[in-house]
Amino acid sequence: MKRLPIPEEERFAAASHSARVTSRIGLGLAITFTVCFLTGLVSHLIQHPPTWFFWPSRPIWLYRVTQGLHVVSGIASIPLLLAKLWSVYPKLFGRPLVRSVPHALERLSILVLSAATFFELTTGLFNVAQNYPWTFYFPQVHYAVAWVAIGSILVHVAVKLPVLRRALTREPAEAPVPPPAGLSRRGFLRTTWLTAGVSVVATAGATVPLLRNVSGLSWRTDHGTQGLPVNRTASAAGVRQAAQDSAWRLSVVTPAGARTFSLAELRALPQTTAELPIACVEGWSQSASWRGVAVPDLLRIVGAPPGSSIRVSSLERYGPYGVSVLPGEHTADALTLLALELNGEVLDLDHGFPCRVIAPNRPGVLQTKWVSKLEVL
Ligand SMILES: Nc1nc2c(c(=O)[nH]1)N[C@H]1C(S)=C(S)[C@@H](COP(=O)(O)O)O[C@H]1N2
Ligand SMILES: [Mo]
Repeated sequence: MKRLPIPEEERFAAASHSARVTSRIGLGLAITFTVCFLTGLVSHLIQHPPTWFFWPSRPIWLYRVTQGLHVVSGIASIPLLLAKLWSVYPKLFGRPLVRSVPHALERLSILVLSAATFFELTTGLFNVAQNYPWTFYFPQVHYAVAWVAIGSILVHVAVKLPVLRRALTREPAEAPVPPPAGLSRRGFLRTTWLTAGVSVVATAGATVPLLRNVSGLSWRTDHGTQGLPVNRTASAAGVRQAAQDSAWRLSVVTPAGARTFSLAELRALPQTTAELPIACVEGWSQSASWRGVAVPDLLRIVGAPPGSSIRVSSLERYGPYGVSVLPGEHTADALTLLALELNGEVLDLDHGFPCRVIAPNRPGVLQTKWVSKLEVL
């Protein structure tokens, strides 16, 4: 069969559209997407642990790093994806539209790939900006589409493997045509890497302490109340009154019975100080000094077995983060606190007064504020 000529494609002779450029950027994207997928998967598993899953309480900074990598790799992917689309868009004008069944499937898979990756990057970006211009529940949808994205990436890489190998290993033996005018291949690639790097440096200060003062576009450079950003205020959570009520008691329910503690009683217990980060899934993290009752001490006081898991309930009744579970790994860790103080002051109302959970190596969403009840499971 004679191959049809594709004159439209030949008109896009610029270096940035060469297979070498597409492959290089594609490889970069494959790396950033894989890092982003794996770190996102870890975060999902910690928040919805299946029975086989285990997440340690140490090192205290591990989740901060995996979540930071998630944000940084996602941000870097945005310019890379745009450059890749730029590099391949002439192919969209290839005619005939469909050459064969495999060709049709390939085009369809690329449509799915582009839609899924575009969706993941935009929803992720809106999420770190704490802007939710949609009605679906972000974590669930972002998670589900991540599988579509990584699956279509794998298919795409498998299909393109021969092209990839050719483009990445062999320099063209001779230049059959003079290099086209405009940006060279190397120039286009350099610009792409540079843009990705600048995007990261401009934003990652929200989670990388060293970049805090460099990241002009960071979504979280404020120092917040008591030196720490506030994610949800007491007013927004509807707990202002209940949290300041002198009748507030912490109830601790164990299989043997229930006990309550007033704030004064909690303050009279042995206190532990710990330097621990809040690492928010919304892309910021910050370390602070916390002081309060160590959870293993509290378990001992109420006579519960060490290493029991605990269900933590907040005064906040209707939000999605009003309840969390502290697994045994965490309740056995001497740095897991029911914090009463932050950076040397009584915990601010917006940071969870009268008391909140702060545990090492744990996503921010699970650091429940305005705690009212602990149930030993
Ligand atoms: N009850 C309750 N606790 C909560 C939240 C919430 O909305 N309600 N937000 C969580 C989230 S997403 C984060 S990142 C941390 C932020 O703590 P901070 O506001 O003290 O910085 O609190 C967590 N604890
Ligand atoms: Mo968060």
